[in-house]
Amino acid sequence: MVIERTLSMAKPDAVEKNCIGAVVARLEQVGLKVVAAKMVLLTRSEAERFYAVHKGKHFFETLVTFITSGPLLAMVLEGENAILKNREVMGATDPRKALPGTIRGDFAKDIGDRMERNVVHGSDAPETAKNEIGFFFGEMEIFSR
Ligand code: IDP
Ligand code: MG
Repeated sequence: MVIERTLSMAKPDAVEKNCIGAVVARLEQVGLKVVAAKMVLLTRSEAERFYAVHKGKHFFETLVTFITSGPLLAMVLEGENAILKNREVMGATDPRKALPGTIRGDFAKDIGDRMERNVVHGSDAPETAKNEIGFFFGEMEIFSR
């Protein structure tokens, strides 16, 4: 049994839609525990650093503009297989392909082809989780069980 940490964000569209509580509830329902949380308004250079892996892709500028458009809720989630579990409850990157019952499937169906507005972010692997958690939080801001 592996207890992992992962970085989650309720993106600016979630804050805008007033559904961050619902997002957190979905995460808690699958056994993920919020062990750190804060609202953050990223600067452009911070966003470019956070999404550096996507630099050069066609959606990079759109994504950076969107993620800096308002505050987001950054969280550290902890639990068994937290990285994969979070990815599963988030649903597919493209909300048009996300299944009902997933966060993106239920809260981002209205976004058309504006795929950047898909409500949540989740780390995709242990190494990225470590880096992304460190981007937002110091160890003393994380309240592990
Ligand atoms: P993920 O968030 O499911 O891991 P990634 O491929 O890592 O998906 O992409 C990061 C984010 O970039 C996505 O969550 C989404 O907001 C945005 N994105 C990905 N592909 C596109 C696209 O084709 N158009 C617009 N935004 C995109
Ligand atoms: Mg990703």
